[in-house]
Amino acid sequence: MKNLAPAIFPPKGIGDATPANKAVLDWVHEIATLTQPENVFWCDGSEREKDFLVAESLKQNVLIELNEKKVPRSYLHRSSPNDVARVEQCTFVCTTTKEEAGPTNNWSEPGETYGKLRELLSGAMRGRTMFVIPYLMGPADSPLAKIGFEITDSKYVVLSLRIMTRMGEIALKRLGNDPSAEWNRGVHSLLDVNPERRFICHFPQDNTIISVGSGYGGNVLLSKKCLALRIGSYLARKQNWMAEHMLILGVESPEGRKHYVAAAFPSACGKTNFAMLIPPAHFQGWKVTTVGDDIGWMQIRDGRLYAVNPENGYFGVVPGTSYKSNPNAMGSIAHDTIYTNVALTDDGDVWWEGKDGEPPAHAIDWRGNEWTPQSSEKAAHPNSRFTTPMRNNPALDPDVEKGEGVPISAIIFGGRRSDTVPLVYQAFDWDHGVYLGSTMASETTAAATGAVGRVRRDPMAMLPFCGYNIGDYFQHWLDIGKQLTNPPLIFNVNWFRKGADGKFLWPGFGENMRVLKWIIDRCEGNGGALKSPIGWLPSPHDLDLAELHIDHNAVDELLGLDHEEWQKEIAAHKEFFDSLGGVVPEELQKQREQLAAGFDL
Ligand code: OXD
Ligand code: MN
Repeated sequence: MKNLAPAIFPPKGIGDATPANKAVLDWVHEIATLTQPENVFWCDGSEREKDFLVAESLKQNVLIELNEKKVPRSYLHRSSPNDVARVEQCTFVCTTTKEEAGPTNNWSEPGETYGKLRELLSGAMRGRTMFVIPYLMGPADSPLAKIGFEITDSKYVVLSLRIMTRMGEIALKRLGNDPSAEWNRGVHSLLDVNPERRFICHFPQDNTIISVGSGYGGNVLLSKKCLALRIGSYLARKQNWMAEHMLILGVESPEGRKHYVAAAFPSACGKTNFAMLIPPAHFQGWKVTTVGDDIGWMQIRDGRLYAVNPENGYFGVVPGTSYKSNPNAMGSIAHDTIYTNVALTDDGDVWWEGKDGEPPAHAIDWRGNEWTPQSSEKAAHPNSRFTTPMRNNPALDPDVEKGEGVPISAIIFGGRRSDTVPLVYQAFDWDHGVYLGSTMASETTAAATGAVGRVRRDPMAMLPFCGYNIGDYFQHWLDIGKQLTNPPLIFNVNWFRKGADGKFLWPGFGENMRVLKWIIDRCEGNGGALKSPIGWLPSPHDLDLAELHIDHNAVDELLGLDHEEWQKEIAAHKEFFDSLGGVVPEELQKQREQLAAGFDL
């Protein structure tokens, strides 16, 4: 095999974190033989390595340096305009049988798929460097932590993964020299970034991911959606834990009582904003801290659920982020950040729609074209992103590295719904909560290619991320509930309900603290609520709305149930369950019947 030892590149001393484990070396050898790279670069995650890769990326225009005074140590990356979001239609779960992948995943036969991918990867890294990245997901001493290796031919991936994961020595230490140790094999090649040759394939039974033809984070940072969620959910079911598309936050009262809450919202529905919420002035003394903004891994301990954030950084949506909407995110991305597909101002700063202040008089847009406020095109792509270390977050929770995780008092589901769904309500019990999660829906966003604004069912916000049969996933939730003596209470929220004038009824952002406070009150056995057919609903006086300028009618509308809308909603639940072709557990069908009976259906 050619050049397995680093040759001219990288310089001596960089990238020497090779593992002792022969299984890993054999696999790297196999992929290098197939892809024929110019060099093999073992990444160690060091500062020196970062400086070297940044310098190379600047030379090759993979990164553009930003103004050091405005955004220190930060860079802009422009992706190919055909490659700006996750591609669900090109994402496959390659279980042995189609049934195991279930009705919500694209399935493709593993043998055939490996064959097709081998062909695409054959010689794919000729003239390129092949990077081998050892990384760890989860705190170093967590029983839930997982080891991954990603092979890639993209420096942008290496630099981004260095932010998003714990990279290098830490993973090798955890791996040790046991040939049967569990670790994930990830292979990524840009190929020619051609949508026709773009496939993101998961082989859960082999703990393997192969992604080709894309450079977009959600498709190529294999630690994230691919390992932490798709493969993660498959392993979680097998190993009796949970891998969920959830933020995790801590909320502490002025008296020092602290709760942790996990919340599943679909992509680009405000998870990062909620995880970094700053309470309004009226809630003086209350503090919200972030454990994670996108993914939660949960295990059972002493009859409760404990959650860790497997990630080490945030890959968040940029447009709309401002000091008004999310000051902690602005603080996080003020330095040491990689921006993707935002606009570049004439003074080397970044700009996007929704940033504080006036738009610049002139900029270069995300495609690299001249832009002025008169341009018909957006300056930043609607799914432009920041990649930033979680340590930049001024509101980072002190227990973020705790291996056992943080105890979860409440789980919140929520989608983007203009109508029907009230601001907040509470499930009657765990099983009913699972029903709320399994039937949740949201208007689609720019985080995935395809139509935006279409209501689609997105159970537990996991529709694009559940790595096995969704019916078994629902059953797994029900089974976990049976093992909990102190289960989290389950809630549903909707920040996005609109009035007849088409405007949002609820101010959202920091004001969501008012809803969070009611949720915490409920967890502590306080907080009033009325029993309704859909769950426990607060009445307007149960929510602390002091010092909030909101119309009484708007509050009534936000908390109201429209009989006709709910009749349609329940019909849509049935249609969704029916579309899954008989995989939905009996318990959830019963829940639906009970709900329908509450509306005389
Ligand atoms: C994400 C997504 O990037 O959900 O987190 O698409
Ligand atoms: Mn996400």
